[in-house]
Amino acid sequence: MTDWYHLFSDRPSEYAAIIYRRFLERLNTYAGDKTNEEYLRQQALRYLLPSIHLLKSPFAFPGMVEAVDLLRATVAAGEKRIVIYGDRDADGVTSASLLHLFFREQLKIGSADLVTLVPREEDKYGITPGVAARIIAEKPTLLITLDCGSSNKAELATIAAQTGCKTIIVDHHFIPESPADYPQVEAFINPKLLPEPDFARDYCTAAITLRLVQGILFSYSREYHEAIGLKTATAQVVIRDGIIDQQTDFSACARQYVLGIDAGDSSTSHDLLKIFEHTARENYDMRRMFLAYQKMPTAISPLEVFNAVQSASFRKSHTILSQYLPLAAIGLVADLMPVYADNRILVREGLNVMARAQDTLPMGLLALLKKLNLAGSVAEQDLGFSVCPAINAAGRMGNATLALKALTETDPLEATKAAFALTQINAARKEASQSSLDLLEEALDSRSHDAPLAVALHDNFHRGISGLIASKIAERFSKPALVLVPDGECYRGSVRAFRNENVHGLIDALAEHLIQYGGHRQAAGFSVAKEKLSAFIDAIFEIAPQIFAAVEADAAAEGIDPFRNFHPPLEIESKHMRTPLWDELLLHAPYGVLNPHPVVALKKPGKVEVANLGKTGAHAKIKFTAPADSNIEGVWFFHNGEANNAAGSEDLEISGEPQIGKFMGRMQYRLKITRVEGIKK
Ligand SMILES: [Mn+2]
Repeated sequence: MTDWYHLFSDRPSEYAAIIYRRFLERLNTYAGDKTNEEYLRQQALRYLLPSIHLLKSPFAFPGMVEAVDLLRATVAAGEKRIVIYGDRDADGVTSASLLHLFFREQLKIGSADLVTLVPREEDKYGITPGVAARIIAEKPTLLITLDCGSSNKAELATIAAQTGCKTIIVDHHFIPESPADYPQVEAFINPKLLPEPDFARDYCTAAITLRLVQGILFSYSREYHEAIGLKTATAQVVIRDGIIDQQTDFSACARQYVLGIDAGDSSTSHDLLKIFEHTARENYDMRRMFLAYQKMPTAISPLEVFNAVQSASFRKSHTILSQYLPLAAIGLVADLMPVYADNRILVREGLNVMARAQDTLPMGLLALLKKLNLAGSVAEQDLGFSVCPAINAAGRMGNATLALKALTETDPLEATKAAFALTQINAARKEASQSSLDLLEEALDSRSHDAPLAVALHDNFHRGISGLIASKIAERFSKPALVLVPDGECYRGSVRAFRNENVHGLIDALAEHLIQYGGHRQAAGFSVAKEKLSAFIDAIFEIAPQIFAAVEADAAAEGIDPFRNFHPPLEIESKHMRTPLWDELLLHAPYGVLNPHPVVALKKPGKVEVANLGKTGAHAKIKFTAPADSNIEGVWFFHNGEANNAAGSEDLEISGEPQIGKFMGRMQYRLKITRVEGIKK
């Protein structure tokens, strides 16, 4: 197989190479027999060179052209009323905020022509009849549903019949099995409509929404819908809107490019290689791409070269797009999407914008980052630990509107107030999670201990955070967890995977017991009538061993969790624990699901010195006596009193995640300790 690693790497290094290889192994497990040499080439290229210019064309999504054309026609119309409806969680709210801000700021759609809605406390997931009534009351001419709508054929038909509106669905939830059950709308964008293993299938809604915005921006260029011919030594293709057009004749292209062959003296043919080289002079990513192409022309396909060169030339649209990138990154991290391919590029770019160009950020997001002490210094870990939970908290506590307001506010003072309210509601959410978890012993179904999943039910669980409780239980028991909470005449439930178990498949197999359900492979929600509850729970325990058998076998065979945890850790001697090593270990960031954050195990750390961090003493700062580089310090969160026992111990086995970030206002290299063994009690 081709050694992509040395072809694309600027700074090949031993540890970074291991991290890359492990990513490829996980990807193989994940995509399974659907991978092939071409798929792996595309993955390797994007992993080692995660440039925004390597994003595939937004028009590769089915429904994108229809959505863009419909939006443009609506914007041009004199009389219009656009209604955006986004789901309550961070992905839904960031999607709604992103599109709302883009319409207001860039397309100059006035407030009278644009209404953005999110669920109220009592609304269940999706376009329920109640939600449909709210939308109808707004008299839309165009409805855009974000992070929902894929399974709402009937409700969307009712809305269209009563208002005459046209509809665009932007969603990534499971689609109905039969195309006959697809909603009959003007544009249906859902990556699940793409064939496997297309890696765009793992987009979340906020990321697709960003690509929709990119598509709209592109549609105002003269290249939109233009047929462009591209000729290489071995083939000639027609490209339209960044994708291969099979229908159009090559000779019908007014503009033509050649790549790797002589352009001749034709006045209509341009030398793409020359333009590529020129672009490489002004753009770091393009330079790396060009160097790799020079070394091995098969490393980057002609279509990728064409799209990258074109993308790099659209400077103005990049400036506009980049301010919305952080919202897409938040949606991706909040929805725990696999961090590879386009997703990883978007998270990386989003983090870059947040860290380096905070003046360009939406006012509301900037206010929130300031409130969280993260302005100008957001690191990868901060998104998952601080930003996403704060945005999610509003919807979970029944006030998604608050998150929408915080993210779309354009007045600095109001934005600050909204950000404050968001952090307050997040504090209330934390309290509710803790008091719910305190009930776990009473709530846990005793069959959970011997079953491949845990089931918990309690009348005093907080209703809005059942998903969160399920995640915590899954972590605690290292297996999938299902949580049930009373909700009026029925029970509402959430189920979360621990690894890559197909929890949606479990719920799907139990559909006969349920009123409604929906979700993804790793997270699903449902509701069940009170009188059917006990039969439903019996059925779960009966069927779960079958559903999860395959995953259990995989896990047993490998002894590792291929998706979330970096295992086994990289062993390093403490004398090598220096800041350049930290840079090396973080070379392939951003990390996340499918590309987990590397974990190191320190050998011979010497004596440790322990100092408490913060007021409560829940966290500790650890200094190692052996390593020469005192710039790296250990931080042990929630050590449960263990840190004090570790003080003065020698040669403990310490594992943790290397992190670089601005902590308490200064740049720091640190080891976030996750495991300590060998403490004498
Ligand atoms: Mn989502």
